[in-house]
Amino acid sequence: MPRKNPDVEEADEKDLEVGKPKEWAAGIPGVLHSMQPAIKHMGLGRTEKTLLALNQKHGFDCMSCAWPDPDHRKTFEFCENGAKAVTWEATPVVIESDFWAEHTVSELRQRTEYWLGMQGRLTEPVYKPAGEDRYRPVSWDEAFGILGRKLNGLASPDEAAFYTSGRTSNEAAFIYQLFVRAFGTNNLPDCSNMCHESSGWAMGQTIGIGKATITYDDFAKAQLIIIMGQNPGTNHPRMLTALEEAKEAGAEIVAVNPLPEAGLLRYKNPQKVKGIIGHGTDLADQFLQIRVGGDMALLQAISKRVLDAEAKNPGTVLDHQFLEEHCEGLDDLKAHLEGLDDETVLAATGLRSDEIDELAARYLKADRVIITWAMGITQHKKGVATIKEIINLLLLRGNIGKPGAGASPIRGHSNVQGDRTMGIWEQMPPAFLDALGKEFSFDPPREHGADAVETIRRMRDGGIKVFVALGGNLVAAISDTHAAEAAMENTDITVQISTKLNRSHTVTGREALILPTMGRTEIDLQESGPQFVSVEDTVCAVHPSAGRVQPVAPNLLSEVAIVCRIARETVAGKSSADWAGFEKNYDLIREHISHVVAGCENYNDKIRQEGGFVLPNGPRDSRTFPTPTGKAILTVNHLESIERPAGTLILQSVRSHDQFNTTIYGHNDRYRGIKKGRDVVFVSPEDIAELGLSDGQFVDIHGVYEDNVERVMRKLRVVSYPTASGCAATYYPEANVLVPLDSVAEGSNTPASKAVLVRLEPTAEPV
Ligand SMILES: Nc1nc2c(c(=O)[nH]1)N[C@H]1C(S)=C(S)[C@@H](COP(=O)(O)OP(=O)(O)OC[C@H]3O[C@@H](n4cnc5c(=O)[nH]c(N)nc54)[C@H](O)[C@@H]3O)O[C@H]1N2
Ligand SMILES: Nc1nc2c(c(=O)[nH]1)N[C@H]1C(S)=C(S)[C@@H](COP(=O)(O)OP(=O)(O)OC[C@H]3O[C@@H](n4cnc5c(=O)[nH]c(N)nc54)[C@H](O)[C@@H]3O)O[C@H]1N2
Ligand SMILES: [Mo]
Repeated sequence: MPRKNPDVEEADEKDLEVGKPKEWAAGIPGVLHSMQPAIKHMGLGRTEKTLLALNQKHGFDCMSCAWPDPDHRKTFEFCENGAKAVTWEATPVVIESDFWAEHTVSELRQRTEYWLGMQGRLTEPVYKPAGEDRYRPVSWDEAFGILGRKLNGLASPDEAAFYTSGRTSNEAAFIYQLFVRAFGTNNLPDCSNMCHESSGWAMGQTIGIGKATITYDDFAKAQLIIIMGQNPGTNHPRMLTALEEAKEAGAEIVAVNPLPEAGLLRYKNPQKVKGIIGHGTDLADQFLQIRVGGDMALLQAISKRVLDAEAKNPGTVLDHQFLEEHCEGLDDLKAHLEGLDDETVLAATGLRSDEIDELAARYLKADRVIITWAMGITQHKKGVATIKEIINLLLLRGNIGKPGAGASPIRGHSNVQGDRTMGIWEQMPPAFLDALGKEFSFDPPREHGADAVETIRRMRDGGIKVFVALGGNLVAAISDTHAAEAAMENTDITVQISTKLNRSHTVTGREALILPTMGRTEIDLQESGPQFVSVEDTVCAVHPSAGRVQPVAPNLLSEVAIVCRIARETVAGKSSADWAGFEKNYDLIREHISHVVAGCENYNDKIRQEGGFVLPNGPRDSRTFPTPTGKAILTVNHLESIERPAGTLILQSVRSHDQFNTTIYGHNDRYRGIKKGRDVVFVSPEDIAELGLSDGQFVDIHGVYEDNVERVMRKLRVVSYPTASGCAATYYPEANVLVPLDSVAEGSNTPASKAVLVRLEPTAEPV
């Protein structure tokens, strides 16, 4: 039975405890931690139904990350953080009607993300009229009527933007982008703009496809796996099992990170005896504690060593046949890297020459190399160029398109990759738009739309007046919190399609709507019977996902139903789409996906095959590179490192072990030794001494900028931590107040939230 708001215990930062960071991840504590909250919140029945169905062949896809499911699934194919994500969604705690009368919007705005999320599931549409400070329950018809009138009243379709967060299913994503394009705009910003956009951009330009060139099985075949700018122990915990298997099959593992993250160093597999009582598996053979933003220099240095080795022993080091047949740009790259000087590399990376030599030697020794990466690489000014250097290094020795080798961006949101495949992008290529237009008898707009950063700019400047979000929490997730808030408030209406309350419901346009939706754990019953949806993981495997528990409230609509009903209010007759039919039977949507999306032919059949299917991928399958010349391109990238004036640090923002993006599950960061609070800044002991600070003291973090705008985080506790010197770390999303909107990765426009130049100023303890 649904229950009402539990008492939510807010953290009192005075209680914050700092312990020793852990050197290993998971093990028995991981399992215990994963079960406790679930049983407490959902009771045994709902816990069993949800957790046992997680990532099983006939269950639902875990929404905690985009890590693939191995073929040999175990009964418990989930991790501690997956269990938290499921519990958070499947909780029977709900927000009841009187909540909206009890709380003004301004009051809710003062609440923490933690408190907001803990209020329980949203169960009915609510509307905030202009000039009022409260939401009030409305019927679904009223809600769609309000939004329909706003959209229909715009002078141009480009005055609206339609955001997507990466949990949305392929079916919902496909009809959402169809609706948006039938409405007449390509303003389809998404969370990927803030995430792996740099990967898509760099890989698209070099190998012709912005997706991983490996399958799950390649990990166990690799001889060397380099993990850059990624914290799998917290963010992709099931990846540790793949790494353990690779290790047992003889692979070497190298971690490149400013922080010695627990999961990179050692793994205690909770599903194995030695993981439970023993020491576990040592994962990283080498840990390069790189300076924030130093990866581009490191990669160039390794490639240079590879080319030097070839010069010493011509014909023996490079994969000449591959380079000649499939690549271009080698001579330019050679000429460029000749000019690379060691001093620049050592200053940028903070590493010793012998450490770089050691990694180069490992790379040269291995015939099959995988490089994986995540936000520590993409969210930098030079993110795109750095990923192009990853591709350079891999191409030199033919490490793309053969077993056990490849480039592997590890995606974050569970279906962020699928959403892109389905057309959620402000700049889908003409071939896709042609197919879409032909299938639905309309002419899709061709001009590129606004991405996430550009949407904030245009809302701020008054060009975008209606903001609709299919999931997510853009105001908290995007950079420059104050600018983002001002942008949202400058719109006519903000509309959030959500499962739970978050910051974006409290920073609104003049009017606002919240449309509650079902989650992935829930049974989606429509006129033709229970529906399933489909998702794509980080290695291009597509499979079905079907909810197992009753929806938490009878009035909830699925995302598909909500999109169909908005479309019926606004674009009925503008295309041949059968909006009423889509909602009744998702097979009809999949039938259209078959005709429009390359690689998805016979979608309804393929998705019903045991385990789903894998999308085609030229570079991976046949060393076919869909670039303009048909060749993979080695690129020349001008090296630029982050200059750090004396007295400043380079600050990066990370996820704690108790959060999913802007959703805060709790206040502990177990592996980093932090308990009962989040207001900390991790600084190395050398920097603490050099800056005249002390461990445990309170500081304000000031961004150092040329634009003279004051951007400050107040009252954080300094935690002495083994991070690379000259660098600091604090938590996302709080750190977004420090990141200027225009501070983005060149090319991809991804906020450069992993490198902010800051000063720490001593301040009094919080009272
Ligand atoms: N439990 C849980 N799972 C999640 C998420 C979550 O919030 N919680 N989020 C999901 C999403 S959307 C995403 S995108 C992924 C994110 O997964 P990650 O990218 O692992 O997430 P972050 O916490 O941002 O970690 C960034 C890592 O990069 C390192 N780093 C920072 N700067 C640099 C640098 O300049 N160079 C190098 N080499 N390393 C650097 C940091 O120390 C940190 O280890 O996780 C997904 N999975
Ligand atoms: N400083 C800094 N900023 C960052 C990052 C960083 O590392 N540092 N990381 C960036 C990254 S990688 C990402 S992906 C973005 C994340 O940006 P978003 O994807 O916008 O944010 P989330 O926190 O994942 O969104 C959570 C909300 O989604 C809603 N939700 C959850 N499940 C569902 C569902 O099934 N359906 C619907 N409709 N809604 C649902 C809930 O209301 C929940 O509050 O943030 C980016 N911002
Ligand atoms: Mo992400």
